[in-house]
Amino acid sequence: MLKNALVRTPSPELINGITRGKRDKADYQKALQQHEQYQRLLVEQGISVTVLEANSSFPDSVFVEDVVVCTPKCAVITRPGVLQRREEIKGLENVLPPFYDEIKKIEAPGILEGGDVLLAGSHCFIGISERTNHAGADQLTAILQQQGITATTVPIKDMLHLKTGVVYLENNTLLVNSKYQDHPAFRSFNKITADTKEASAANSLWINGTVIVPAGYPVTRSNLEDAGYKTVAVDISEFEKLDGGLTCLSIRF
Ligand code: CIR
Repeated sequence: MLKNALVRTPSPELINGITRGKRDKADYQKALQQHEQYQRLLVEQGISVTVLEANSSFPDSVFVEDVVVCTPKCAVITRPGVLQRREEIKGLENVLPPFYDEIKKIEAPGILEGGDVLLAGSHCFIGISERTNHAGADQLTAILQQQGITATTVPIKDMLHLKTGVVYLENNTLLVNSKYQDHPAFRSFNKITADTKEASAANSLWINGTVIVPAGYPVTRSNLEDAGYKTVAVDISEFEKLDGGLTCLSIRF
């Protein structure tokens, strides 16, 4: 059962965040409203939401998932792989102590972003991407091993992070985009596949029995409902313009 989430209010600088493709600029006022709706949905799933103040020094700081990995026994402050976000971790050591006694850090030459960390039961998949390298993955693996959690790496191409295309829905089940449907790493899991025209829907968010799906992907939503999941949709169009999905907008534990 998840109890807590940390989110960070988007700053007006959000519109200058990193994007991989050419997209329209995000609308800040709309992003603020969408973020509030996202928080409301978390609260409706029984989550206590802590809202961190906007940080205008870092346009992408609303994507908090990338800077902290929560494990059962400790929080791990990451070392973002992209230079524009490297210093985004400043101050996090002051935010985490009410929740965690033990805080660890990914150190150079490791880089690691939370979007690449997929905890599925007692096993963790770590994406090796433009943002996460083997040194970062090795450090997280060592931390997890001390807690009896195994970890393996999955090389990522054509996606920002591992969780862009694969998320865990509990019950030994993954939601995957079609490219990962037959990936050997995930052989032992049941899989629900996001519709091929709805690849972004693969980044949905399981919270305490409900799957929050991004609005605008009806086929994937009904695939989830057909599989027995209760779903609820939220519009995150302004964050999608910055390659952000549902999981990256919060840290849950
Ligand atoms: C970035 O490129 O870092 C941000 N614009 C998007 C981060 C999305 N994070 C995630 O999927 N975990």
